[in-house]
Amino acid sequence: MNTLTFPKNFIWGVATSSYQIEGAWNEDGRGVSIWDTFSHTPGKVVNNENADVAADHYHRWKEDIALMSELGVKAYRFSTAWPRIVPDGTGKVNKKGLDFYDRIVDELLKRKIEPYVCLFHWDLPQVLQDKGGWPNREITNHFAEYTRVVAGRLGDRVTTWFTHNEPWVTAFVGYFLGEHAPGKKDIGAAVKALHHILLSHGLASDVIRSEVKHPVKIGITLNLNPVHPATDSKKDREAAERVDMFMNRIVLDPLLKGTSPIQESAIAKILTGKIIQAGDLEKIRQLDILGVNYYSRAVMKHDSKFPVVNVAQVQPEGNEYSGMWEIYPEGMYGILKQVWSYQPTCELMVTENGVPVPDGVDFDGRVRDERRIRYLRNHIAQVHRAIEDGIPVKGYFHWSMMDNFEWNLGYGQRFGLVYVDWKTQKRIVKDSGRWFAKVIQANGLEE
Ligand code: GCO
Repeated sequence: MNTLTFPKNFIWGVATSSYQIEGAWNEDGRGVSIWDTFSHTPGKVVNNENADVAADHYHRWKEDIALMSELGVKAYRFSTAWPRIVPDGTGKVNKKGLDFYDRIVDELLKRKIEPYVCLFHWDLPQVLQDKGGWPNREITNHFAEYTRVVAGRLGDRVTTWFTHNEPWVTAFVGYFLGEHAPGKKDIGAAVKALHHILLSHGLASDVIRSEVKHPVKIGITLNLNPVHPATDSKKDREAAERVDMFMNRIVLDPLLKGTSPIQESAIAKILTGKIIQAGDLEKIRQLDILGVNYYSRAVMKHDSKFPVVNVAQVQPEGNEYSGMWEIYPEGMYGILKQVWSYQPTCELMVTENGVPVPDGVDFDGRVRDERRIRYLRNHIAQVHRAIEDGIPVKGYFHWSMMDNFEWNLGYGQRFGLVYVDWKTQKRIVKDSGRWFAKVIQANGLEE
């Protein structure tokens, strides 16, 4: 057996997001989010499920933090719900909403779990979407205003901040593919949304530094996928390069190089006109931490059936698959290496990694999720491989702490280290949770 030991002070964490676990969608002054509107619209979410109750974390937060403590988790990445704190997106602040996150931060610190606060994980106030949403540049100022409210209340105790979760998904799945809220299908709007989300990251970073007197680390988390050509043909290699630009470089270049493929692409220019204004790219390019959310790779081929982009995704034979994608542990090393090729000066962390498998409770009340343990072992080993190669990854956050609402796929895709019985809200620590606790305790694993 090969023992993989991680660097001293390596951060082992878990991640969740407000809309996916909290519930209490219309309680204590919370405003309507675009995900409430979307999930209440028939046909948008599998089985027309919604997160009105979800994992009822809004009422069970203390029990859930106790479970994190039981697993020995060192850090907890969670998101604050903009509509719970500023119900109309701008203007009046809802004190009860802020109080909720205040209690969470205090409980985490009491249990020596470091709070990693993510300011935006897709639950945009509906009022702001009614004003155009992320394609409307004005929203960047509203995000800065919301950031000031949250940093003003939590900043004395929170030292690590993420401004956004997966800007690419917010923009392209929400405003182009239409599979996520607000369900729009407009490529020009999506490109504008992405640029404004990145710009709001820069504005929010300035606000946090002005509000918080002690040293802070500010970052952003990105969904990144290594893109591989289906064959070694020139056409497939070029197809993979186009997708890498559209999915990875479109966020990495602005944040790590201060340039943008949107500027280089004639198509984007036609679609969006002059969305990048003087000073925008300088404002965007500020990062203390880059959070990598890795799940799987993308295998692409040239396919003229799809006009303009001329690409199609291929699902290769031979590897294990999960409920949503191919299981490809080597891609964890590959994407960390790709990010490192930018020679970033910021810290790197894996801020999401996990697998949706259909867990069930056995007769003795246990959840024997061997597939998730295998996934965890193989992906954590690839993080170790990257560190051995000189890539200074500082932490690993598992997605997710508990089963939760998987967006337009509803509750059928279970990601948790902790099982949630949706009828009773009972929590059961899965075998993978116990396994992960041992990894944290040993600061490593037996490969
Ligand atoms: C994401 C989001 C999470 C998802 C998870 C599984 O990365 O898409 O951050 O909210 O639930 O990744 O898809």
